[in-house]
Amino acid sequence: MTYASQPTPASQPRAPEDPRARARSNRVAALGIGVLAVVLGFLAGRFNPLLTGSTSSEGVKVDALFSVLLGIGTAIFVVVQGGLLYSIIRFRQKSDDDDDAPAVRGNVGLEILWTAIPAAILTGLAVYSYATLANIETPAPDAITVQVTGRQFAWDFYYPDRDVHSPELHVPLGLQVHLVMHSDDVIHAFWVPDFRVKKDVMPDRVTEVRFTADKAGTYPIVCSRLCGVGHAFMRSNVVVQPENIFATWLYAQQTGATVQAGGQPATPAAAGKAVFEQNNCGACHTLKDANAAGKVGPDLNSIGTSAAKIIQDPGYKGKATDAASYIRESIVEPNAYVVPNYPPNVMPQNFGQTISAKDLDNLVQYLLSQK
Ligand code: HEC
Ligand SMILES: [Cu+2]
Repeated sequence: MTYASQPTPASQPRAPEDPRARARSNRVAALGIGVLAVVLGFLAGRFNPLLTGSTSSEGVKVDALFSVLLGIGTAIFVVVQGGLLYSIIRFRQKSDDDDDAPAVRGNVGLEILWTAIPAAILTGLAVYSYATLANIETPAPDAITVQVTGRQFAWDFYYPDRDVHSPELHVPLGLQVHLVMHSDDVIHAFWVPDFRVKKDVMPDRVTEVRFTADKAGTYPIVCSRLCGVGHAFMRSNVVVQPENIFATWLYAQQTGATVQAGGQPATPAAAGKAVFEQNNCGACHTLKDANAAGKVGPDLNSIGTSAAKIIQDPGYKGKATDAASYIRESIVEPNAYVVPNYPPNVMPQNFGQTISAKDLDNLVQYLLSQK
């Protein structure tokens, strides 16, 4: 090797590189980038603009927990994916490099660290989650109780103290509301996105949920369990009112069942309209008078007239003898006569059990009056 002793210009002036110093500075750089990623990731998750504010005091606590979870999750995501991306680029195999990769042995310190950190995070989150849950489920002594019934495809809200039913949930501002829920048929779920309230409503057991509305307004109620053809229409509203207005509303419901606004007794047909609305018949039927535009079942705009014609049709196989009994039969026994071009078994089969005899009479009178 004759040329080995000749100093090359590159090796001469520079001190030989210390591989340890280089590894140390690499480690410092990696640590700095990692810390920055954690901070940025946490901030991005914690203060993301995607979640609009909650309007219940429980929801605010749920959101705080959620944003901490999202923040930690985002930070971990950024660190892990960032490290992966860095390694892919920095350590990419050169096209002429056929060597084996260097053998890397385990690192006990690292193993301990990356077991201890997640364990600490998970323990902290478990404690925080439990505390939040216990906090939002604490009963308030002045809570008002409302019984919720879910059925295909409507909600019924019952105020037992006043014996009032309503298709919309009215609640007083700032007071805790205690919902006691069950289903008449299949599994539904009561969901108020603005309140961060969501719970299954089941036929074989009672579920409960509590919330305190912080802001007056109207917020959507959604059924979040696929419960049949009318599922998408199984919606209602929570109306949050100042306490005195809520009390007035409740009083009007209590007395208004038999007396109209003008003080005149309501006609059976007017009472029947409320039954139509309470049972959400409009999810499947069009009826102008009730502002309903459902398309699953037949248009009921002139059912009072068409009912009389149907029973005279030679194709009619039901037992009804006049328009009123035809309408009643269509409601309590929908399959007795299935309207041509419409599917059987789609209209709920249990209205005969869920609608009281008096309400049913009124409902029939109401539909009969639609000519
Ligand atoms: C899930 C959808 C759905 C709901 C909810 C529903 N119906 Fe129906 N309804 C139908 C379908 C589909 C038909 C046609 C098939 C049949 O005759 O069963 C029908 C038929 C009828 C008929 C016969 C119409 C005609 O032209 O002869 C009447 C009356 C009626 N429904 C009233 C009601 C009332 C009142 C309610 C609420 C208590 C209601 N329906 C709820 C789907 C529904
Ligand atoms: Cu439902």
